[in-house]
Amino acid sequence: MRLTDVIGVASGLGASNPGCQDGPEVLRSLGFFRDLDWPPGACAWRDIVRPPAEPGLTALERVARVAEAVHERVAESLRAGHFPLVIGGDHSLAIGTWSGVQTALGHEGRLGLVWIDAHMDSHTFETTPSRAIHGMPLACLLGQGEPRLTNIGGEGAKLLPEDVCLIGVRSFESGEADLLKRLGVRVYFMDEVRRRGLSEVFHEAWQRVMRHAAHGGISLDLDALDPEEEPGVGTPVAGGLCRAELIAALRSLRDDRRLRCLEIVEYNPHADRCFATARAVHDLCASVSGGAP
Ligand SMILES: [Mn+2]
Repeated sequence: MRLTDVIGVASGLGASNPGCQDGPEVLRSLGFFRDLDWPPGACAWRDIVRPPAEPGLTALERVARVAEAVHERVAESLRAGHFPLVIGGDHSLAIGTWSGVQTALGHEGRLGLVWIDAHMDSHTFETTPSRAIHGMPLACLLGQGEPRLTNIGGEGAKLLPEDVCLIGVRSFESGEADLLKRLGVRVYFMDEVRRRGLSEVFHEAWQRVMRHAAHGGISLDLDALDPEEEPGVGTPVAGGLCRAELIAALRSLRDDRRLRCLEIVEYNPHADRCFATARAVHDLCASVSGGAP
């Protein structure tokens, strides 16, 4: 029985639309994680990380400080033998999450990561048209871009390109696509997912990232899902994954002890309708939670 630490991250500083900063507080207040809590105490909100309050910091410095705090919380949770479930917040917090996994578990072997997202999140300040840092976390984890972001929890890359796959991509710019291509990262674009089905693609992606890895993780940006069904996201893009398919895919990892961390990001309660997307967050967590009855 593995305890789950829910780590909320109330920051939208990396996004152009900061609405997802309120995601964790809304999800916590709904009590949606209570039925994952079986037996009692198995799943608990440990903390909500917030941006530093002190004045005079740039947005970049604030994002880096949030990522450092997330790095600490995630590493601490894993060292205690728990399962960190990170709830965002914008996707820039992923820099902290997966650096934290490396800090705690890096000595055991490599980290495999499946990144489920409508976007590539692989810009650097040289290629980004928006300058929004939630468009950069995967590049940072691959050791590319701004040193204040790539050096969190230790210098340089936290992931090798062959240990990463993206699923669900349908909106991207050439600069980031060129970077992933140059590094040799496998991207399952949305048209391939539609052609082959998510179940087959997800299974292949997980096998692929775990070929050389000792432990693995899932980074789920809710904008990978179709906005018709899930309106409550930061940056909606038409034509995404359907919730039931994704739940079924994640359920296949339920008994896979190599899965050590899950993050679900970009929940924007201001854009949600009747808490539909909040419910999706719950159901997605329940699909991998070993603690659910
Ligand atoms: Mn993203």
